[in-house]
Amino acid sequence: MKHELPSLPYAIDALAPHVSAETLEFHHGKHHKAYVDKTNALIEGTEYEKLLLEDLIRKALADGNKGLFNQSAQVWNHTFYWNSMSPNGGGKPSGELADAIERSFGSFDDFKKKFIETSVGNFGSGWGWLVKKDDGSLDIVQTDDADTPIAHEGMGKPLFTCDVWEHAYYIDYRNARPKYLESWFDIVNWDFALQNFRG
Ligand code: MN3
Repeated sequence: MKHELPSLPYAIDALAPHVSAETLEFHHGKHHKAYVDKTNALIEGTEYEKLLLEDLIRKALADGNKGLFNQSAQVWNHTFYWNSMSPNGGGKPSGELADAIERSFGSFDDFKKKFIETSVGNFGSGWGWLVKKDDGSLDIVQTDDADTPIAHEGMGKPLFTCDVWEHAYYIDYRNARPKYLESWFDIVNWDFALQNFRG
């Protein structure tokens, strides 16, 4: 199958000032699009062509096809990232997700602090994730470069992700990754996280 660049689930300027229209124009329109185009070019005429994106990512990893893994995982990660943000986001989670965060991290504030510390602490490029483990508990994990929890057994099911590659924040925050993360919590899509927690 040919993979397509999904439309953003909101207007290009809807996340400003936390994430500006200019950032989204580049990040979605150039970076994400390039991952999609390169994935399509790499799979053309190969056995990967018939696979759904998630299966393709896992097979590329198992095959040691690093080039394809990087491009295709970035396609998935970015689509998940767009959905992890909402102009109606921010605040605190509700319902059973709020309870699970308290159980796993002590309090919402402790969770937020730990998520920001973990994501700021990624030395290079990567992703911060809130994941649900098989036992129902929550965890914060970070992955490097294109890596993604969906490719690894036991890493947990992603509930939301924050892109901490410089291209995600450099236009708006320059090198100030902690500022981006603080601001990012005002647009976290808790409804999406809850839906993933239940699903
Ligand atoms: Mn990115």
